[in-house]
This record gives sequence, structure tokens and C-alpha cells, in this order.
Amino acid sequence: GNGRHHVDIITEGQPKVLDTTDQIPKLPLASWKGQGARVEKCREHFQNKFQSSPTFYVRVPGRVNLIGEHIDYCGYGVFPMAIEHDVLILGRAQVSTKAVLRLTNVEDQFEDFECSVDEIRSILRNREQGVAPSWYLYYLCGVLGTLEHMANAEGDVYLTEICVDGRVPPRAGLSSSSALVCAAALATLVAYEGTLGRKEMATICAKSERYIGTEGGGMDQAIAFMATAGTAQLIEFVPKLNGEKVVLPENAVFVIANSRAEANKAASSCYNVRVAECRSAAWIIAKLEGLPNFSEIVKLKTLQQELGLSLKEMSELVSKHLHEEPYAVDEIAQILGMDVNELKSMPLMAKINVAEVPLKLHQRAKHVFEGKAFVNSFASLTRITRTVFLEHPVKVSLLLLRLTEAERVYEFKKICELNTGEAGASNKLVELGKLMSASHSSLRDLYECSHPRLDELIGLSKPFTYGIRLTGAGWGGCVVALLDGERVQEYLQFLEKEYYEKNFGLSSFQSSVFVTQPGTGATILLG
Ligand code: ADP
Ligand code: NG1
Ligand code: MG
Repeated sequence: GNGRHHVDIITEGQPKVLDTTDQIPKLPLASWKGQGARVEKCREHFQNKFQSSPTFYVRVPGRVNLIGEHIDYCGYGVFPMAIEHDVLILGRAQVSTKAVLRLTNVEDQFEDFECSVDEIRSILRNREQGVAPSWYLYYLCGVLGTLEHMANAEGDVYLTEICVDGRVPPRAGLSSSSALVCAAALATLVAYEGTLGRKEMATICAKSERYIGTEGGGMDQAIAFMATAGTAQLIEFVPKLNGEKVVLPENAVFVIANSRAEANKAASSCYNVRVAECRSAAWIIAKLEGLPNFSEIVKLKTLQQELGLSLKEMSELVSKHLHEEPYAVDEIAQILGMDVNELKSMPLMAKINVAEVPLKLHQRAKHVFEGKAFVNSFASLTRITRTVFLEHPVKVSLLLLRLTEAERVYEFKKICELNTGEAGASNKLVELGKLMSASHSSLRDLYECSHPRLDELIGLSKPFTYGIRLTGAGWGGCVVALLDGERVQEYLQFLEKEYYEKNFGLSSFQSSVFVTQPGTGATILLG
């Protein structure tokens, strides 16, 4: 057997959905099994706050990204899947003379909030910078996104009462923020009786979460809406948003472990600095390659397409045009032939106090491109992989280690889709694991977004896993490990003793580690 039966995989608690269209699935609440007690508790909370009963329910999952980190905002494909942990919203909307929003959260630490819908834009614009945003600001992002898009100026306005119950571990790289933003956007869509599809909602939410201050690339909102039970997805952004379903190898088990180092992305500028570094790298290469429209090219993938080059050739351009020493903003301005104040006042640059951070353009671009790959295309790579797989697994490993983060995503998908008979079931896990660990090394060394706790957790885990890496933005949060089912129990017991009990005490393990499988995306539940 493949060992799956040894593992307690949570399959309850997710609506059973047929995922064949772009429509956001609508189901009767009663068909959502295993959540009765949770829904009841939320309904009570709702009743106590608002003296009324909810009329609609939406749930949006968090996600784990298996490979392809910090490249969505460069325009490259990523490989996430939804997890079973979600944000559940209970709502009621009533036609009113004034559009008002009332928010409550089942957890006491998240205070109630009320505002007029007309104020939302200015509340978000005037939010305090450099501190962790209040929880309701994420909610307001979602509301604003949907309402902007519906632009239903003539229509009815509503008093909306909302109760939030989020179960995605927050500040842990599993995208609790996007689950909340997307759930808020979806609740607003239901309240205002809109009918947008999954991709449209994903695009709207990717944009509107930026009101919180971080310039995200869109992976989290895409998988939140487009996820399908049983499959991970290769998500592409250029030329347009697209998700390709990929079945993971049957014997693969993904374990998520929270390092318990919290990373609040909107409270620091780490994330935006990386986005700015990648943009500056794209501008400089575009300028030095003589592209007249260089300042309009903000994504490395767009640059690659404009230049018509392979990833390998892009890597060569990084070596040619970007030095390893960090850049100061003045130097970037000088290369671009721009006034330094103009550069400093560009939207993203102004946010990160660009004068104070050393910008490592070479290293960040190398994470995306560098890999000394000796093949030019994925097609030939896969042919080689296929041929070499059977006889020389070691050589294949060397080849895979040379891939770039952008390529690793495609290679991961290809290996998942290899015929198991041909490749050998455990060979597949070996090669997938190598890709994951190579991704982590690159994130740690070139992208510098790991954390001592993450590296400690990874060091301890190595002997039990085929591969392991940080997931999400990093600087704390979770790792995702690939194992086969046979070793999971042994690994979990080891982690409990050697990482959690030692560092955080007896009860810390339970809420920090879980075995996961690809879950369902955003769903509307009608009560
Ligand atoms: P991540 O997306 O990796 O979980 P972020 O720092 O991007 O981390 O977002 C975390 C923030 O999202 C929290 O600090 C909180 O403001 C908000 N949030 C997450 N879960 C909830 C929840 N259940 N209720 C209210 N707010 C939440
Ligand atoms: P988290 O871990 O949710 O902060 C962020 C971005 C993603 C992506 C990853 C890194 C947001 C909402 N999410 O995820 O777009 O860039 O980091 O791969 O900004
Ligand atoms: Mg987030």
C-alpha cells in the first residue's frame, strides 16, 4: 500500500463541489458536512450582536504554495493548492437608505467595527503606515474591490451585517489575509446580488488587497477562487490569469508545519522591497538593452517576452547588467536617466523608504532566472528528464538543481504528470523533493526571506522528508514538507518533541502542524 491509510487526512469540513465552470459554486448549507457545531456557534454570535439571523454564508480557503515563490509579481507561474482551513462569513443584507457595514468577529481579539460604505476608500487611504493593519481593514479591501467593480450607482444600497470566523493560521504564510479579503469580496457580491465569475473575482481581489499596502502578485486570490478539490494548480498570470489542474502523485503527502515565528507582511516593508528590487532589475535591464519603453516594463516576464529571450539568456543578461553589490537608489536613477526624486516618489518606491535599504537587484533576479541550466526549453528538459530518469537518477538530480525558480514550477508539474510506471513512484517523490529543497536554498540565500526558526525546522526535518521549503512570503511562517505516507507518523512525533516541545512547550504542536491535501475554493452556501 502507499501508506495513505496511516495518515489522518481531513476530508470533512469542505463542501463537495463540482468544479467544471468559472461560476462560483453555490450549495445548500446543509450539504456542508462536519461543520454544524461551528456554524451554530457563529450563528449565535451573529444573533447576539445583531438581533437577527444570517441569510447567507460564504467560505474561502487559505493556501499552501508547493513551489514558485516570490515570482508571481514578476509574472511567472506558481503552484499552489487550497488547504482545508478557511474563513467563514455569515451575512445578512437589508435594503436601506444609507449603505452601512457592521462587522463582528467570533474571536474577541478582533474588535467590532462599523462604518458607512462611502467612507471605506478614505479609511483605507488614511490608514496608519508601518504598523500592523487592524483586521477589519482587510475586510474593507474586499468590499471596496467588489463595489468598485459592480459600479452599481443606481441600484439599491444595503445595511450589511457580517460575522467572520477565520480558521487559517494568521501571519503564517498560508494566506489568511487573502482568505479574509476574498471572503469579504464574495460576501459583498452575494449581498449586492452580483454575478461575477471566479477569475474575475480573483483579479479584483488581487488588486483590492493592495489597498492594505502590499504589492502582491495575485497567487493567493487566484487559488482562493479557482481551487479544485483533489488537484493543485499551475497558476499563470501572463498573458492572462489561468489555472491548470494537476493531480499530485498518489503516494505524496504534504505536511505543513508552522515555525511559530510570525510574519505580519503589511507591518514591515520586507515584501514591498522585494517587489521593488525585481521591478528595478527589470527597468535597468530593459534600459541597458535599449528598450525605449523601459519604464513601462514592471515585470521580469514582460521583459523576457519583449526581448524574446529564453530564461537562460535572461540569466546571462542579469550577470551582464546587474552587479552583485547592493544598489543605492541614486545609482538606479542615474542608470535609468531619471531624476532621483522622481524615482523616489514612484508609488512603490515611496512606500519602502528606498533611500535606506540596500537594493540587491542581482541576487533577486538570479532567484528568478539563474540556474546555469544547460537546456533552453522545458520541452527538451523534459525529454532529457524522461530519458535519464530510468537509468541515472543522480544525473537528473544534478539537472534539477540547476533550474531556476521560474523553471522549477514547470518541472514540478511535469514530474507530477510523468507516467508512474515509467518513472517509478518513489523516484517521482525524490525528484519533486529536490526541486522543493532547491527552491528553499534559493529563497534563503538569494532572496533572503527565510528566518532562523524556518531553517532550524528544516534542518530537523531533512532526514524524514524528500524535500522541504518555506511557503508563502517567508520571514517566518510555515514550511511545507514532502513525505511518503509511511514516514508521516514518525516525523510528526519527532517534530512534536524536538521542535515544538523544546521551543514552545507542550501544547504547541497540535495547532501548528497538519497533513493536507488539495481542497475546494471559494463557495457560497445558502441557508
Ligand atoms: P498571512 O496572509 O500569511 O496569514 P498576513 O500578514 O498577510 O499573513 O495577514 C495576516 C492578517 O490578516 C492578520 O494580522 C489579521 O489582521 C488578518 N486576519 C487573518 N485571519 C484573521 C481572522 N480570523 N480574523 C480577523 N483577521 C484576520
Ligand atoms: P503571503 O504569504 O500570503 O504574504 C505573499 C503574496 C503572494 C506571493 C507570496 C510569495 C500577497 C497577498 N501575497 O504571500 O502574492 O508573492 O507572498 O510567493 O501579497
Ligand atoms: Mg497575506
